[in-house]
Amino acid sequence: MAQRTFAMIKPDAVAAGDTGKIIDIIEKNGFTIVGMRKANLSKNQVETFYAVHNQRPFFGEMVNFIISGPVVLLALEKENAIQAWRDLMGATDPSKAAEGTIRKQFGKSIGNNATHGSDAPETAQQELALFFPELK
Ligand code: 3AN
Repeated sequence: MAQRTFAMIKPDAVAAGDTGKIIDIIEKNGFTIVGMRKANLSKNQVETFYAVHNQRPFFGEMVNFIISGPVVLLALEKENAIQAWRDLMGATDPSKAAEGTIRKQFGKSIGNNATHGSDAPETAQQELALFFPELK
């Protein structure tokens, strides 16, 4: 069954001019883009988005990174989209990500790792509701 997930192209990859290449990879891998918007997120939005991580030592650094420049927000649809997008992104740490994955190709570090993807159906639903409330 088709499933939706939330993806983000983070400020490092947008600033590097990799947006188009990443979108091309997404489409070539059979995802349908059902929502897409470039945005400068507010601190409040990012703190809400990353709320599950607010006890982590790098929380402040991570929030400041995401608000450091524009991001591209995406709602993606595909069979098993959540896992499929995480597989295509690769491991959180780009130096550990498999060859051919997005983070391997475009990520700079564990924090500046080019893209985000929801990790479960509940978070996908929350993240899609936060950034694409118009999609039902
Ligand atoms: P993923 O994004 O692959 O689900 P998580 O849930 O471990 O990985 O990480 C959540 C967020 O925290 C990611 N945006 C990641 O870049 C960031 N992050 C994880 N570890 C670190 C770290 N040691 N320093 C800075 N940011 C980190």
